[in-house]
Amino acid sequence: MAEKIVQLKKKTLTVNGQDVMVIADEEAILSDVIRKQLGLTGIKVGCRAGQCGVCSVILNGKLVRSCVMKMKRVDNFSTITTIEGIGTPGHLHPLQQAFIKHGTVQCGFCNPGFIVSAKALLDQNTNPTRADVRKWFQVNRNACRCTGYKQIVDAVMDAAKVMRGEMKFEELQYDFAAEKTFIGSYAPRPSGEAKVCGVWNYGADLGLQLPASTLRLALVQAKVSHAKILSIDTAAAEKMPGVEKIVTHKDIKGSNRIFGFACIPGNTCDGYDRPILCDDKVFMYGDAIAIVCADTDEHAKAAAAAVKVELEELPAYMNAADAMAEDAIQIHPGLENVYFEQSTVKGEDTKPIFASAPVVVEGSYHTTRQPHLVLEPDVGFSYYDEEGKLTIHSKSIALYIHIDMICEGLGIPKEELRIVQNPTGGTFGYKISITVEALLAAATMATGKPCYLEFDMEQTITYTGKREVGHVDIKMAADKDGKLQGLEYQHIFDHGAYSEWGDIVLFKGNQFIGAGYDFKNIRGHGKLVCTNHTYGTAFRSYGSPQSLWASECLIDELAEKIGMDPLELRYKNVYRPGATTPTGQEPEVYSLPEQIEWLRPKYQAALKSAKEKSTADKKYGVGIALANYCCGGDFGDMCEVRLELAPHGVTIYSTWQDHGQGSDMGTKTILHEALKPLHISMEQIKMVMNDTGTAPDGGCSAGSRGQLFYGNAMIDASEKLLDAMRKEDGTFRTYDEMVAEGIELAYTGSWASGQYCTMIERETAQCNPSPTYMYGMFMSEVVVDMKTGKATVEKMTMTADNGTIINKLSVDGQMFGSYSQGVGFALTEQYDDLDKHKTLAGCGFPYIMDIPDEMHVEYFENKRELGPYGASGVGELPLSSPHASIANAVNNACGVRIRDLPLLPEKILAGLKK
Ligand code: MCN
Ligand code: FES
Ligand code: FES
Repeated sequence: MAEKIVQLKKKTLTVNGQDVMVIADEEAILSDVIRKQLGLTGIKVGCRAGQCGVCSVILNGKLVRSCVMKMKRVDNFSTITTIEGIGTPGHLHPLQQAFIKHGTVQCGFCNPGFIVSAKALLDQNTNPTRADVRKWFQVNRNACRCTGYKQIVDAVMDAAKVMRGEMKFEELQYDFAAEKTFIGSYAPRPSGEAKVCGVWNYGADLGLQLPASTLRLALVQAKVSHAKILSIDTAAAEKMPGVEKIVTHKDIKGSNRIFGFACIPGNTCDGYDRPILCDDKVFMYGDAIAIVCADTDEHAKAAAAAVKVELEELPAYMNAADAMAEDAIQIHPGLENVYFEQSTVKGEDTKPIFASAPVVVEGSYHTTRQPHLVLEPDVGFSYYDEEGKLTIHSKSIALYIHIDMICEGLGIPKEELRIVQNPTGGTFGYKISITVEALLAAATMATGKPCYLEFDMEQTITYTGKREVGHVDIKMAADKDGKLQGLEYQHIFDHGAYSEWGDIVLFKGNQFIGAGYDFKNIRGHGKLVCTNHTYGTAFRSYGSPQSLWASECLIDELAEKIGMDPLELRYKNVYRPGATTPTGQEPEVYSLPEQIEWLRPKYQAALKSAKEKSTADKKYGVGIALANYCCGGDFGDMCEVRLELAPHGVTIYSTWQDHGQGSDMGTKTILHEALKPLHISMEQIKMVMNDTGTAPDGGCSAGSRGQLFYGNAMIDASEKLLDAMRKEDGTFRTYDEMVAEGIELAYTGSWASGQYCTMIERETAQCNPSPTYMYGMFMSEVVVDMKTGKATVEKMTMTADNGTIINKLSVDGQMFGSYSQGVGFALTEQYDDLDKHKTLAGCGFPYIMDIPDEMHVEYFENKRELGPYGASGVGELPLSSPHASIANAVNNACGVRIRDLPLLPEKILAGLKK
């Protein structure tokens, strides 16, 4: 008999109404058995720790999180309902249809879990209140990072009505045939049905469908934050079962460096500071040192644990102050820890202004290293395609840029590299950076075989980039009536271990501190600092939440000092004709005054109500903040798409990468409008998305540029196609006529912003960096528990000018979802302590009860001259300053001003005691 035998247990389970035989290890996890053995990948796996609910199933009538349920707890003859048992494409359950209608479908990763959870609720209570629904999702830990939850509750309430016979199922359906134009409509996105049915396959689902020869990868990662590598010994690990190869830096053919885009003159880092696999040094916790390629995940992980790495630990500088200390050593030898500085010089010298100003206020404001907290762990795979091109599938939102970032390091020509974006469960910007791409490519180059790498939640949190810590010392001068006279600041951004996109974020400090107001005179200075903490990367509203945190809180402090209402102080000073941005650019529209005028009566009513409701135990408050962000890559940017006439209608080849924001709907809506003369329906527009093998370079899905750039490029392509199809009498050739006449069927459309932008002036930061902007106002209403110090947001009202709204459902989703990330940023989210902040809950993930159910956005659609049908962007405006409005509301409620995020109960309590 073998030394060690594997024991399995046979059971009969009723899965989605069918009796099936299941033979599994009693120690196996139910979610793995459902997904890997039964092949039902509708439910997803996120945290594997019972904290996100994406793996929810109904077991014997009870809702369970299947990632924490061992098979030994699943009895013989148990019944299991997964999302596949609730409804399938073409046969949707009212819950699924309602989820589509209400725009709960963004990245979709949480949708199956929520729908299963809601089904379990409605099975026991057909008439729940909104409060019941919220409580249910809270108790069952159903988490969503995209929507802000409100729409999910709307959907459950409607589905319940249908199930009670009070509403017709058809009322949940969208009548596409009834619409002449979809611009500004609530049409649901094309991926909705697949997402609510669990058949939208994300990276881990596709990973299960790859050929059996695919190697599974596991990383050897650093457990310290700063060290010299003395040796890497793979000898014993290489001999372990199933191991095909262990890849170290020695196997990398190229420079082994990721190019991190040094974009701005004056940056002393050339951008080549991040290794693909560590060679000489470890720069941050989690750094990849070696990749084990093996036949199974288990073998790969076991061998990874057996690789011996000898290190000499170095002092770890976990914040900017430590890295800037006089005796600090250079983290990247040859590069100063402060490697980029940028000043703003606008208008007159501010020294005499401050010396004589009637009112001066100042403060030091600090923001946290905000974690993105996506529910889909980072994942990808790689293989050689049929043309011999090295092909990488990942969550990339910058496909062509990623080729540029890794080809040299890997030692492969650009033309031989292809990147495809898998359906993606949210990125919120972190996927502008390289994560698994170069590791996968290195493994496939070393083995010649398909390779698959899936991070768990801890790796996703610790290995991927974060919003950089911002520290701003800021000063404002005003006259006694509140007219702003001058702005001064020093800002320091701790960009962590690697320089990737760092100079841009530092510049955002110069661009957005004080943005929205007519500051004619500014003197500011920023420093970008390398530390040993997790590297900084893009996070929705890149750079502006740190900047507006300082200026939007200080504006309130100024109002308090003058004894003026903070909304009125803003009204007096916001951009009007004649004003320019902090970088000296003329705003393209001046919509802030009208937004404040709309908000004023609501604000006054909210203040009155807060005063009336406040008691000794609970204090209510109202806070305002101005929101502002830009669209497009800085200083000029471009985009291309290809549009082809086809027998079915048209096919668009585009890299409008979808994080979950809805580029599919944006694409179809624009093309439907632009091709109106052809009378084609939405179904006749086919999309081939996010593959550098088929689509031209459209640029990244960051900087809220997608709608603007891809929209304009699609209009250009459509016009070219229409011109080619147009006959002399003004009618259009059919597809057959075009073929018969030998006329070109495919057209490249493009749009570039270079002519509307100017490059940054090195000494002053003056420039026109962006073609369009987005403007808004937040009003947050909070309650502070005076005994515990806990602040809760009860209501949010926002005004927003994003130009023409292309799809209201998508845009509402962007607003509510971003706001809820702002609530997290304000009150709970942290990533600092490497022991504590490793899980979703440990990082302060906001669940449904943390987010207000009452949220309203009022749109001011000032058409943008440069925008497609007048559209500007959306995605990032609503995360630029919600946290400041919440902090201002807390101050309004209880008189505690906190300048250091997050506003944890203990900080508020300490403030109250003072
Ligand atoms: N839109 C519209 N009308 C407009 C502008 C935009 O209907 N006037 C729609 C677009 O069709 C698109 C969405 O709003 O569906 C966002 O468009 P846009 O602001 O152009 O942004 P991008 O397409 O470039 O998307 C990126 C942006 C950024 S930078 C981050 S980060 C982000 C985001 O959008 N990450 C997201 N939204 C996200 N949403 C989800 N669910 N998940 C993420 O990771
Ligand atoms: Fe199961 Fe998160 S709760 S994957
Ligand atoms: Fe809920 Fe993305 S739609 S996590």
